[in-house]
Amino acid sequence: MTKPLVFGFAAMLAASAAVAQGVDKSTAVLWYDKPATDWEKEALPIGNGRMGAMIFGGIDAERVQISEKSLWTGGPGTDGGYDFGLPNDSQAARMKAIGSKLVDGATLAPEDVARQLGRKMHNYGDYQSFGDLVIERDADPAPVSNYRRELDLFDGVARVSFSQGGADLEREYFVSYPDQVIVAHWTSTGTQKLRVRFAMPDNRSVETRTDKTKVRVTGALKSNGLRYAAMLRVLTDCGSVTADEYSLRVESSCPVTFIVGARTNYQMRYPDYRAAGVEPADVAAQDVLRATDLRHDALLDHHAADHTALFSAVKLDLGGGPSKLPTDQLRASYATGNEANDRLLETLYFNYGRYLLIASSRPGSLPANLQGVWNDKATPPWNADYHVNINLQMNYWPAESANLAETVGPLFDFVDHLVPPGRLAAQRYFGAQGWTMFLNTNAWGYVGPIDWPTAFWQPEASAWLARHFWEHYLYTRDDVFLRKRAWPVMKGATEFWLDALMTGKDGRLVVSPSYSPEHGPFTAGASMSQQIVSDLFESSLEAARKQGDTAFAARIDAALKKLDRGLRVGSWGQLQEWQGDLDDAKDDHRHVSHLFALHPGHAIDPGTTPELAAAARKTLDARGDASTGWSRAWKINFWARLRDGERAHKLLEGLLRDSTLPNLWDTHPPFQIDGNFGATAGIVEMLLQSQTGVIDILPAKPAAWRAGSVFGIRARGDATVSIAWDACGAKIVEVTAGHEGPLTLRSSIFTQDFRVSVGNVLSEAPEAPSPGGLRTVDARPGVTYGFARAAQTCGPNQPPR
Ligand code: FUC
Repeated sequence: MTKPLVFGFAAMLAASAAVAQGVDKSTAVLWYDKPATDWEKEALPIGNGRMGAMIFGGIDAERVQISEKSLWTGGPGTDGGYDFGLPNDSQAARMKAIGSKLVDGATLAPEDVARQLGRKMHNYGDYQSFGDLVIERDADPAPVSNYRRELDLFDGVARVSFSQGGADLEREYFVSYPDQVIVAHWTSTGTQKLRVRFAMPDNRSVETRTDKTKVRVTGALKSNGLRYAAMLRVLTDCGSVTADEYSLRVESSCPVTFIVGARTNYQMRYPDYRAAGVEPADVAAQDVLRATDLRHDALLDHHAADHTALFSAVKLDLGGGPSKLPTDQLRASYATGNEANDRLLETLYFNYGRYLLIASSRPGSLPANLQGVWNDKATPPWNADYHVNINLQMNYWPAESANLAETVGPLFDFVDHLVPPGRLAAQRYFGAQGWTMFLNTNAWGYVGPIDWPTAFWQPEASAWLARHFWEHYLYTRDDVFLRKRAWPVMKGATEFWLDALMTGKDGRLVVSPSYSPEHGPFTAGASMSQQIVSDLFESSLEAARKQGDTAFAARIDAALKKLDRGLRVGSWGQLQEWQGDLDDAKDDHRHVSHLFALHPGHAIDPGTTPELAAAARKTLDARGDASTGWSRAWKINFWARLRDGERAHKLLEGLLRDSTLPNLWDTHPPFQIDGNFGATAGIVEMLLQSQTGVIDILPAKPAAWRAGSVFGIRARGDATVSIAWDACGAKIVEVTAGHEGPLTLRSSIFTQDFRVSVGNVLSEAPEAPSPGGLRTVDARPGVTYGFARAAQTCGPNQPPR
């Protein structure tokens, strides 16, 4: 983690530091005045990456619904077998025949291609709910007052409090990453009479054992034999805990702590996904034993320190709040005229996006899936899997820019483990070297296509995932990571496309068969395919040169020269989605894949390719704003890249108004977490961009964000950036470099007189405006460079910037 900056231009930003120290939390707490009844819409998520829990805050009975990321049906060991989506024989001839036909100008219906190249999903499996921890109180007929249920994003703790029958009750819940347990802690000024048990899903049979203060459930999934176990231990310093067959009875006038460990014998290793010699019940018991020794206070300290260190690295202030409205009402009344409330909700949503990534993606487990880590179903939407034609990638968009690089490890581990089966997919489907995969994957290394014509094709996925490794390198400039982790993955994806590209009629290299997700016909060289491969080849060329892999660099260079870049302006001024001008101006499809080159790619930029940027704008206008949550979130990023802050903000508004649930989860519908993450990344894009080699300050700030500040966001080049602004534009910018070397900034600050500080030393006199609003610093690692507008006030005669 990159440490937050200490602003050199102290006074006006003292508030930021106060928040970073946890003094003012108004923009970092979701709260409600009644219990949740609906899992999807109201319950509050906590998690440590591997385990998730949903908190309802019931008065008489609390339901803590638990998930463990590896509890998947399907895969190896399933009755009827499992093949990773890989055929035994080579499909290369069939692939080539279809590819050639398309290169010759044919278009094919997806149904046609799916019939020939698709594959039935065979024991693909589903992500499972683990079960519930149920804590019931002896019913109390007295009325309840002062009810509050909250999720504190700052320390990662959910809390419930209320008064009843003269007693004040407080409950606290967290999932600890350092200690790998779920903790509930209940206090009351009266005596607590409780019964606690596990309630496992109806479709599963488990063995339950109790022993004084413990309950243990063990089971194996019927379909594939994956073993799982949960252990509960109840601790209290007075009163009694007694066990019956399935539950524990607690009677205590002291605080009561519930510690839960949950494990499976899954390991993320192709092709053998069962950890040898691992007994989940033993591991869960050890988790609980260690946590028991620590007891509640130390567990909370460990958890809060771990979570807060990540969360507090960034602080956003959009000028919102404070508000007396509970979060559901804040959301329901959004964009109806109270600007302070609107800014508060936007800030909260941003903070929540960072919170959700911390809670659903930590090293040592699978990456965040379509629902992060939270799931209450046996057959969740889209299996709660990993779709790789936008969704998994979108989950990780904020990881680097929103200063959460610590969360991206699970994605890299997951991709690494897909490379070996992905090599077989490349060989058997394409007769090609390198590695590839298609539309979706699961916990079990699935790398083949499926057979649903609308969505089964995205062999560019390996290239798109490889770019996350490259981006990590750009943000960190970590040469060891580049050599050891990024380059093998990037090189494998590049080898695949060097082999699999075909020569089009015009002599250019094209992807064929090619399909623009998830509509239109199969053709050769759809724009997205070409843009992704261009993006891969460009970054691989640079990486190969850095690695001294000159022969390979020469191959990439030669291919790049012949590659169709997938950037064409069509008859109505749009950016074409396909090589042929097939775009329908009335098409409002949610995927706007042919704008990949605008975001997350960077081949389209209003400064360097204004015609293409204008065409992208035309396309986006035609598509319209309204769509699924993730589509709206992507469009925030698109408009930010077009430097249109007003439109980006309008998209954010639509997302919050129409695609956000009372618990601020993004909805497809139903709930799908990618939109939360995509919008969080989009908010950063509105404040800071660095994809063109320049650190661009406030590139797409909307007028509604009149005055504010952001602290600790990241730019490529290993720079940590903080900005304060008012209606006249940026007032203060601070950049801390992680590496030696030049960093170029663009800001309206440099278009007028400004002051400079290096470290804590302020320059004697203001400097005169610099050409183009650009300023280059020869950065030294660990040094903070500050720039402040000489005129710190924003008078009525100063133009807005
Ligand atoms: C993609 C999208 C769908 C959905 C699914 C999980 O295929 O087109 O809208 O988000 O992923």
